[in-house]
Amino acid sequence: MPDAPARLILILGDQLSPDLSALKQGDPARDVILMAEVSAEATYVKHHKKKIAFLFAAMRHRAAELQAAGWQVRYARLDDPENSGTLPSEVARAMADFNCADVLMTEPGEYRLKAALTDWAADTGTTLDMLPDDRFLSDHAQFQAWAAGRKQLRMEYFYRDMRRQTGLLMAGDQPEGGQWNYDAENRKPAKGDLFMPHPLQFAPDEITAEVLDLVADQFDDHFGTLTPFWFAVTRDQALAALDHFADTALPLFGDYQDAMLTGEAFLYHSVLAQYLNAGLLTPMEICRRVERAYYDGHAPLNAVEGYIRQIIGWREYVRGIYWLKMPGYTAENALGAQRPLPQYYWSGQTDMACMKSAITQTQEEAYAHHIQRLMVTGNFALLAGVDPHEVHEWYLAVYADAYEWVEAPNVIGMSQFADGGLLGSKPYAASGNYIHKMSDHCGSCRYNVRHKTGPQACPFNPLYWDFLIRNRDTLGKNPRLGHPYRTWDRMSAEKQQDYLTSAAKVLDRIETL
Ligand code: FAD
Ligand code: DLZ
Repeated sequence: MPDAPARLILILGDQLSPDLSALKQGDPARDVILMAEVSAEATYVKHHKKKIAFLFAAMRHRAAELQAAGWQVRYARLDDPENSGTLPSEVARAMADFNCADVLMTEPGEYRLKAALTDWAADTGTTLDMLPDDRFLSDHAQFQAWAAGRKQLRMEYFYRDMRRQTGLLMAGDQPEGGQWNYDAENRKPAKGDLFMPHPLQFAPDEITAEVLDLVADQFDDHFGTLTPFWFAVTRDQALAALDHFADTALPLFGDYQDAMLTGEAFLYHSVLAQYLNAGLLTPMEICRRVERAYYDGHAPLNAVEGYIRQIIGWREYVRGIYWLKMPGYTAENALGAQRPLPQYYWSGQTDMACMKSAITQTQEEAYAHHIQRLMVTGNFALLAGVDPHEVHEWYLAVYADAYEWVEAPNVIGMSQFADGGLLGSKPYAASGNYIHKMSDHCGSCRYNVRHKTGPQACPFNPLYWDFLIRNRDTLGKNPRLGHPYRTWDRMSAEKQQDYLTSAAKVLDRIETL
């Protein structure tokens, strides 16, 4: 029997998992793996320098592991003069060089890249076998079936199904502790603490140091600072970071999940999303490790349930929405918001202390936690009426964990309400009072959170009412907004006008806040 022709197995930068479906179907004796650093992926939005460095370093380490395991690996470095700059063209080049007949890969996470590769295969007559990405707990068909026929999609019900499906925190067919959700216990503000845990940090080795030089050289005009660089870049390091989180921060994760503190970028968050999304960790191993901490008596139920809900609930749910609604989802703009994104989203140069803190931390760490993303930078863009597509592109660029399948539903849906309420039942709009309650930022702010209007007033205060009134036609009948609209209607005409005039002045000088 003649040998079967070689296949090219394309592994993307966020497909670094050992049990990737394409690898499971591959044959090391016959197939060639392609991993390629390409400028098209690094620049389709100008990703944070740390995100590019993380991914290239993790890709290079993974390529070395695969080679050591006996695979033939073609690794295209970005600075290779022959590098053609896009994934389809690198596939074509490798197929010619290795005489491969067809291509095997796991479905890309982003619609854009899936379309580019399938279009290229159709145009060139190449056989491209795209396998489902089984690194998630639910697949496209399962989510579509769950969503079909429901008037409203709500994460909580999807999450309960995922609890039953995985058996996580289940006592028979009942939720551990008798409740599905312990969020009511999870809204405490935090105080600075000498013993605040920090994510595990790793010194760059030679491979990573070389990548850091490359990124400094090639992506100098991208957002953010490159060093110090401390991310895990291998699965073993990511597993150590998971253990460290479970041992140190997890017990208080629930209590302080929504808190914000100046100078504390991470609080009790896990800072694992960049590893999970790139395939260095799997959702179930994270959840099992965290669940073990509960059964060992190391972490309380409110922390463990809250954490597991983020992974098997929110993460799976937003991916389901993404594939249900693409293409088109990233162009949605239900509130017709048109304002350009203020420049300080890139520079951090603003007098609003909460915004400055979230943005400068994002520059330094390629990280902000959920409440900073949702209730500070997201909330401000929502209240100010910033074009949701610009907001979407900013989030996709600046966070190390950002890929469109998870970022877009969080931004377009949850944060900007641009999908008209498909993902969330009401907009996450809040005045300065919320930020004051959950953080220490207002104490050091040049604006006064107690002033509702006027030149000293926290800009979030008049903008909050302006947002509700500006969008009353669309939001006025939302039952979850009945209370604020009734409050508005009870205000004197003079007070209402004061808010609207104050908001107009804020919006007039939005670039100089
Ligand atoms: P933790 O707070 O420790 O949470 C644990 C894990 O739960 C995370 O690692 C993540 O995998 C998962 N998770 C938590 N919340 C969500 C959520 N809403 N959607 C999906 N997964 C969730 N997450 C991303 O992974 N990539 C993004 O690009 C992204 N963009 C966001 C944009 C906005 C506007 C908002 C409001 C949220 C966004 N999130 C995104 C969700 C969440 O903010 C991040 O997952 C989290 O901050 C990552 O930090 P962590 O690993 O310390 O998470
Ligand atoms: C994010 C990213 C970057 C910056 N660079 C590359 C790259 O050079 N090569 C690659 O294979 N993948 C990269 N990625 C990840 C892809 O953008 C990601 O696979 C798609 O967005 C699908 O999720």
